Amino acid sequence: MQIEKHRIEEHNGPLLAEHKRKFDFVGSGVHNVEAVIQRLIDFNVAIPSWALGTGGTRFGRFSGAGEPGNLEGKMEDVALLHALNRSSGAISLHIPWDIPENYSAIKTVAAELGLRFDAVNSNTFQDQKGQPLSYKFGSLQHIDKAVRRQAIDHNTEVIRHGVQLGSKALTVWLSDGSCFPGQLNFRKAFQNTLESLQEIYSALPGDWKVFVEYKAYEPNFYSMTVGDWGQSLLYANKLGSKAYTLVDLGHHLPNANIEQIVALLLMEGKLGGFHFNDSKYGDDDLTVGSIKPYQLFLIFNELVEGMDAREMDHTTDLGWMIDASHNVKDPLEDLLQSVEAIMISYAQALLIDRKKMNEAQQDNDVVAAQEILQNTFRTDVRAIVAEARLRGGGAINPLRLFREMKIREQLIKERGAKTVATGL
Ligand code: PSV
Ligand code: MN
Repeated sequence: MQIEKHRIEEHNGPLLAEHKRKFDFVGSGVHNVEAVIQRLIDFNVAIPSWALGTGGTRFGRFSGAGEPGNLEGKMEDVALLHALNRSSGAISLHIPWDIPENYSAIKTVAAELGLRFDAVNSNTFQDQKGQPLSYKFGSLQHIDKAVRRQAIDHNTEVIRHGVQLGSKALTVWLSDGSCFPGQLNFRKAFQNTLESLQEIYSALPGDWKVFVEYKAYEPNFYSMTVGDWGQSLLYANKLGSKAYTLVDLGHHLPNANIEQIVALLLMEGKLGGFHFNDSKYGDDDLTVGSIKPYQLFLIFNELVEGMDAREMDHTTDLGWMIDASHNVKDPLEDLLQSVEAIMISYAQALLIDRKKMNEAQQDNDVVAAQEILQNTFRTDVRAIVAEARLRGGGAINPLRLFREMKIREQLIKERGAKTVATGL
């Protein structure tokens, strides 16, 4: 299904007066409000193809109804989000969960829906049906060259799929590591992984990037071969200028200072991409901003400050993606909430008075610095985000319109109650 323009206008009409009142109030206090709005209009976050179905845990999965049963359906879902919020105009594919069968047909669908293909993701953390060699003891790190070869070949195949679709980056997340002390020779595992990544790197087209995603633990619980940003940065530096670190918010040990990691990676020119989600304990993959919204804001503060220091383009120089999945909400409603949380934090970070912040830091005025951050964080910018959405042709309240239109009910009618989306 697609959302017609008039449905959005009908939704916006009755909400306009109240929206305008709120926007005028908050907008009047922001000296650069027009510039902020333009940045918000330009900003887009890619939706992962694996987040459109209900997620599961190793204990079970409770499929929702009306899930997209194929790639076209997933793209249709992303287009629904984009029609509502105008900030979700890209999809990130996981191979082999979503192998396009017919490139030109898929590209036509994408063009009709106004979507582009973001980074493609390889998968050597699961064994696929009919796969000759197992990844039980790792993939790019494996002691057996033949397993490493199979994993390298998979990654180069993923690049080929991405090239056909117009993607410009490969994200490599490895579950490689060990579960018990003594299982691995850390140095050999690192070197094998590096050599494998070097081969993959050499297959990248000239205008591509590779993102090396790190994760502290799970599914390996003693060591991960790309376990933290230091290790990821080592690989990225050794690989070359097309290799970058990817930060997934859920992949740190508890209480890690992610905003500081982001600042330093940006300083080194080695931050490539982001996977947004939120967590209370580990890689919980919860809705962005649902647990630690202040941390999200502090991260965006560093992102904006760091990107501006390097004169980077906020919209294109980093890969912005959501990576969330859970058991209990409608995935589309959840993604609307996640994108909204991202836009709010980004908008707030754009409001920070950099000159005053710099002065406070230079004067060691700790209180003033905290006041600047917290006053901004406590500014309700939702009307500014809604104004950007409105000007971009989206809904003032996307979630409300999703429910008013009974979109899930319509999808169930179209797709049935029993479809299951590929993914974890
Ligand atoms: C691993 O936990 C991860 O964050 C990687 O990005 C994978 O591609 C994705 O989740 C799979 O769900
Ligand atoms: Mn991730």
